[in-house]
Amino acid sequence: MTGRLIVLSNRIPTEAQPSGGLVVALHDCLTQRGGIWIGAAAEPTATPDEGFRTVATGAYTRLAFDLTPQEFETYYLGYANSVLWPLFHRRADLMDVQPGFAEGYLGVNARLAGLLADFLRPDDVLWVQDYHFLPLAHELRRLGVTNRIGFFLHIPFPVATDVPALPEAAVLPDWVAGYDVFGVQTRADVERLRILFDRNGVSGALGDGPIRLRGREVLPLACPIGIDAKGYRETAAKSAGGDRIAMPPQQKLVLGVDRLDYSKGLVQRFAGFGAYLSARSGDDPQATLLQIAPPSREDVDAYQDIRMQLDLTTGSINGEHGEIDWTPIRYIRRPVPRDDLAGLYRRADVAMVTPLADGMNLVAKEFVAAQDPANPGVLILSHFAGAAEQMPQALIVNPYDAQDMAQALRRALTMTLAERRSRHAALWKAVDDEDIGWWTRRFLNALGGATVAEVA
Ligand code: ADQ
Repeated sequence: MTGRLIVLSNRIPTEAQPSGGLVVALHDCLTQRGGIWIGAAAEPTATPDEGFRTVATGAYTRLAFDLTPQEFETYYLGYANSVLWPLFHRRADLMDVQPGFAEGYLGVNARLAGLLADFLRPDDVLWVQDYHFLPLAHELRRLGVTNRIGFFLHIPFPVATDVPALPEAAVLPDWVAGYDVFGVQTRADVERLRILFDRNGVSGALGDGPIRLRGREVLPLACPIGIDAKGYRETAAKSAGGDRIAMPPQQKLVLGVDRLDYSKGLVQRFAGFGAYLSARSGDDPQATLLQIAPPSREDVDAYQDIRMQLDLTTGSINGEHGEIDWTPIRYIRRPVPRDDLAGLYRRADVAMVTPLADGMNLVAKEFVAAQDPANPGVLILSHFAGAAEQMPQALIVNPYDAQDMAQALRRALTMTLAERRSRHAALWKAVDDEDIGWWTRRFLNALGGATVAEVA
């Protein structure tokens, strides 16, 4: 690739040296090859600028575009987070389809396409991130843009039988057809995408190569996102985050770390932990579940509901099983600084990563990277996290089955050192081999024209 790399995401980092996996990976990549990162300004404004605004320059440039409060309401909180997010996470029942949401979403995408069409040079390569911008390439093609355009979906691709719940289902193939590479997290996502197009009558959709759609070729690519595994291991080894946990030595620490979101299976996780406590015999270790879950998207009703359910479940389990000197669930609804979190992961005996649906789930990878290989903790991982494809040596559970999770917990809490080490060694290899640098290279190779076999 000779042109500039232009990345578009809903948010752009605001700090000079950003932290957080994806942000760091894209920052490093753009720093090396130069380019531009475009995203929405941090706050909506009633007096938006017409075009892109430069917010930082250096090895690469960061540009912001403004959203009006109404666009924020309809495009972001509305269509992206109250329609697409629940549908793509198999919760069509939680969709909130309202007049104006789709128009807002399409309007923002069309406006951005107009700005980008003027801005792009012939050799530039555009990499669009996530469900906020599904129709962007389609809009750009309508304006005559012929540049290579890639898309990466961070969340699961929806099941074909759920897609008709989307009022815009009929145009979803047009949206996908605008891209040259349509990246998703797992092979299962690629399969769902191919099945959808097969059902839509696209011949050859079930093959291995690009899909011919609306006269264009789109390559579906499984490209599981990774973390900076070595860097994270070092951060965790240095962190004092675990030292603040005061627990009697015989007590085990089980850790959960998630954004407070209904897709993360928190109520089911608490139920699984409760089932362990209920069935616990005298020989089974006493364990405390430390759940860190900062709220997100609180303006969306479904998020207020999950927060209430979780408050109730915590109270009920603590009331039933707590003792004067022991609170079984410690629930913190606040973000924890990144370095402290790394130390907490390292200190934990077990991590429960049990979403009902998740594109990848980086917490699973961070937990593995943070462990002391000589005395590692055990990962309990949902079958429904994208990470389960790369991490079969975790204890894989069904998050809908409290008894299954209780048994996995017992197994994790009593696992021999030899088994913990061998499982961890295999998991570390997967997390380190396919790290965030690998992810960026794999995607950009495909966008540069490599086939699936060549990028593997
Ligand atoms: P998320 O749904 O946000 O991301 P996840 O992959 O778990 O989910 O990433 C969360 C990040 O936030 C992790 O780096 C984690 O350390 C951090 N974090 C979580 N809780 C925290 C807390 N309490 N305090 C501080 N930090 C916290 C979406 C998709 C995922 C996909 C990612 C990346 O939903 O499936 O893995 O994008 O593609």
